[in-house]
Amino acid sequence: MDKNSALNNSAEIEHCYSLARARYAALGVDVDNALKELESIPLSIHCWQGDDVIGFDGAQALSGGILATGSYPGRARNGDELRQDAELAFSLIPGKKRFNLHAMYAETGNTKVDRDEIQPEHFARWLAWAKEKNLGIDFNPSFFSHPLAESGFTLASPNDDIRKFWVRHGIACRKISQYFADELKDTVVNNFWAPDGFKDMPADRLGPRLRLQESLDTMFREPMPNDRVIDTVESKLFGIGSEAYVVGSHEFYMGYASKRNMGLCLDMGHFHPTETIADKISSLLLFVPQIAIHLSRGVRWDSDHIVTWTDDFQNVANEVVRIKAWDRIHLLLDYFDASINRIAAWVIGARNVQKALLFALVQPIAQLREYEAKGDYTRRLALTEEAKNLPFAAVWDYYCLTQSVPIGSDWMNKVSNYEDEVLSKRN
Ligand code: RNT
Ligand code: ZN
Repeated sequence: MDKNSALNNSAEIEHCYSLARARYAALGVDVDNALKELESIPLSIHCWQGDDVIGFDGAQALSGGILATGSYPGRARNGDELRQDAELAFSLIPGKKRFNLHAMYAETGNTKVDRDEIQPEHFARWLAWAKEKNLGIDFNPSFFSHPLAESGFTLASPNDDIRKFWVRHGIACRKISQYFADELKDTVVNNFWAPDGFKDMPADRLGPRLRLQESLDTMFREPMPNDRVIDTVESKLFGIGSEAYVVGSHEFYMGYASKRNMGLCLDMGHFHPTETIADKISSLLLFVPQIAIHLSRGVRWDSDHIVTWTDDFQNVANEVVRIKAWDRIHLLLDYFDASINRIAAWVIGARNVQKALLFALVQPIAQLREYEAKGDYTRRLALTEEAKNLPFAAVWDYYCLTQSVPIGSDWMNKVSNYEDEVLSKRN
């Protein structure tokens, strides 16, 4: 394909868009408005796809029941490389972007600083970059890939010292989130996920949950002066090595978040294989103040494949778009694939999120709701299906054009060039 096809074809793209706009208008859909709304929905891009979730604090391997498989060349090895790679990804993804950091991406220079002692100053370079690039920041304590996580238990550990170490880590991360929120004058989603669980059938399911609850209570006891920090807790059904039991299950965190009036994080890959989160959002919003969604794709026992444009994913996009609670719903990517170009992995997933959101925004929802109110479920289904055939691609291409990002798969040319010029020289 012509490397400059986006530029050469802009008149054609605009023409197709005007035809598409008329088709949608006939069904009562204002696509200009849809594009304006899409532009305002932030998507948080996860730092950890860029380096296989390894971080900068000396971890030798990923632990905690998650695994980035593959050995594609060019992994980012430090903050500068990760930022440079992310900038290329940003230039290929339309819409408003945030960046999601994990605590283990602290930059401590030549000094070894353990996780319970990290300070805001260790994120000064990330902050300067966020300011320069006008990015919002989200944050996560890292309860894995550390010697004190090797038993498989952190916040729910039966060992007092281990538990206290991780509680101190959680508190340190709340302070760092506070720092980003203050400095950027913006909200920060600070998401807590701990891997704790058993490979095989527990003899005591309650004890670890009581300990996790107590650790969380200690971490969250002190209110943060800035209400821009949104603490969220993330559940999981099982992980590699925690197949039989995860302490922080869905029921545990759903109960905890609603009792403590705090945020809940739903990861799309953390439920039974046929269970979807689309139908959970409208219920949970009645009982918890904030919902973070980890946009991901479960495949058999893996919860972290690159987001593709599936029906399941579209259903989630439909829900968040229809609920329109953008001050209470936060979209964050969460997957890791080391078997393909890592920048392409970011771009494929993020563009799919934008596509699904746009597709949701241009559905004839007013008409569908009218049919529903009348009890005319036949027309509701007929229109739902016919609407899939509207000229959506013309609207998407136009959006990419107005956002100055490549049209179609042209973005791969930029990634390939970068692979030749930069990634292939890393070893
Ligand atoms: C793991 C959780 C968690 C992590 C990241 C790295 O199963 O989904 O969110 O993927 O925090
Ligand atoms: Zn997750």
